[in-house]
Amino acid sequence: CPHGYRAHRDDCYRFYGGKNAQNYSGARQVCQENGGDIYMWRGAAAVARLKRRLKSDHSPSLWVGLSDADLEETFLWADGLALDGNDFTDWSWDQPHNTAEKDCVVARRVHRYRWKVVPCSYRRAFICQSPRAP
Ligand SMILES: [Ca+2]
Repeated sequence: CPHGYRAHRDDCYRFYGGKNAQNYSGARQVCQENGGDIYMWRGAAAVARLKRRLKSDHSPSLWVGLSDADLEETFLWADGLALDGNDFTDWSWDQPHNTAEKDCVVARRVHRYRWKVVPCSYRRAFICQSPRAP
């Protein structure tokens, strides 16, 4: 795994918070420099496990790896796939409450890590994921 990362199954992960928090593009750049990308909050079971951990750690709010910066109202995961109607979502309200000024999805601590759309320029914590070297 890259320096500071921890292995879990076939991938390596690292949490970046505090002074290492970044705006959304900066966060993705950090992850890409380590051979991966920002961790995408996909899958109800994986997200539930992650949220239990974040709650016990009192983690700050984190980027989710989902944005509509390229085309308003079309949310894309960091890997370029569009958010599908069948994908797991965890909005704080029934709807994203999306605007043109807010393009990046954050899991907010005050909402128990449910999702909200905020400006991508905010500095937030994030998790990087890189494939584990064979
Ligand atoms: Ca938007």
